[in-house]
Amino acid sequence: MSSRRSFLQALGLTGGAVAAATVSRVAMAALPEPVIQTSPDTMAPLLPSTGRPYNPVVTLNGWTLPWRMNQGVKEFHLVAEPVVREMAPGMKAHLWGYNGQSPGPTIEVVEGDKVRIFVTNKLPEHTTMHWHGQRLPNGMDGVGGLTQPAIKPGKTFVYEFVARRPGTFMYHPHADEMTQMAMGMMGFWVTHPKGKHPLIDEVQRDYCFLLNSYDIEPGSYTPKIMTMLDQNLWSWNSRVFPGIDPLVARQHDKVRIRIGNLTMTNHPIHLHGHEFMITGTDGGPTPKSTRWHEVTTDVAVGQMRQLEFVADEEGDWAFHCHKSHHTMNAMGHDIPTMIGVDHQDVSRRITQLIPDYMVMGERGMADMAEMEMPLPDNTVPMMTGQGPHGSVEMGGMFSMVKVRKDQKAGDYKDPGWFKPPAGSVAYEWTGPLAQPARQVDKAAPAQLEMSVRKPTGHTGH
Ligand SMILES: [Cu+2]
Repeated sequence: MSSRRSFLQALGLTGGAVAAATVSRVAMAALPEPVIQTSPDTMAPLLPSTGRPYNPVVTLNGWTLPWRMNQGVKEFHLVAEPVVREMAPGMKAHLWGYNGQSPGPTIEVVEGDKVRIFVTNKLPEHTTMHWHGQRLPNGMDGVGGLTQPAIKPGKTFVYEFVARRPGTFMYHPHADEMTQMAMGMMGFWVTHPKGKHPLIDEVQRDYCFLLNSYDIEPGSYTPKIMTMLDQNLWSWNSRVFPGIDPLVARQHDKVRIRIGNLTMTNHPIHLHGHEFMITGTDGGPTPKSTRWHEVTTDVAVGQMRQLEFVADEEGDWAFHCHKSHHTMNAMGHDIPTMIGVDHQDVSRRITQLIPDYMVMGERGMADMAEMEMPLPDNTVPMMTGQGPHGSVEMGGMFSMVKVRKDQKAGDYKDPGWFKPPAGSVAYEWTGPLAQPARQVDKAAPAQLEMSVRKPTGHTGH
């Protein structure tokens, strides 16, 4: 590997026989020390202290990996390892990730940067690293067996390429992919433009997160990796509501949100109160002629989307996946629909046998959010989140864009609940209610009989 040769050259160690032990010690010394993060909090943007300048992103409930410059090359060190991720307060998951967290840290570079990434494998099985969406030499693409041998446990591989095009990217293993992605191995990558770019606007807030999902039985810690679609935890950066931090903006800020989907289904991401435009995809910035306003955009499997809007409406605006099952947490799947079923008699009789028996759902599922039902340890409620007016009755892929007049530039702290101006909140009508007028067709007979002819020729009544 040329990088190793150049390290050895720099140390005067090339040519002739070098004892294996010496080589490995030198190689170890050449690695940037891995930086480990144990907190699931949203970290302040990492301002570049070396290399070319750029406007950093904020990773939702995540962080950016520091680098070191080595003779003009940006060097990063990722360590694939088992991690404990708090998915929401009260619920921890035993995942696999990078540098202490799942997802791994965001990598930020500038268009044209020479990049060297050391990937150390501390997992019990082999892995690789694929740089999803990048233009790079084929041998750096990280497909185990195809473009490189897998990285065995305990080994470190080096990836080197030039970040050729600006945009939004991801990284993930391409070895035992089903297991390793189901366990949370993934991360975000942003390549900033090297200067003013005709299709990339400057923004005041630049957020990023990955869509991921898990199947973790209530009360347990480890995802069931064989589940394809019936996940019970739909997460953003391995966090579920109410564990996902709000995306904060000062009123009139231009906001960019970068989203990558590494689940096995699509997620229509919906923003309240504003219209946005898709300014970038997996392939880079979109031509301006292809942009239109919308309030929901589908992020398909394996895709990245960049959406942009001016945050000109103050408030706490819901921001979520529009598949309603993706905005609830575990427990929602095996419960039969009970709306309209009166359980009183049957549950009185069952209660004589099982005193704790509880019927759920005959008036809808909202009771779930309020009931003091004992949950197994290490479980987040299915529909939850206390708002200023009661339970938000959400879980999973739900957060808020919080827009405030007085939010300081560069301040990402949660400003608390929005205090709406007097007279601007939906209110209860307490006056008299008229009987609804129903349309009556006086000409129609009292009982209507319909004859339907089906295409097959059957006639039914
Ligand atoms: Cu979804």
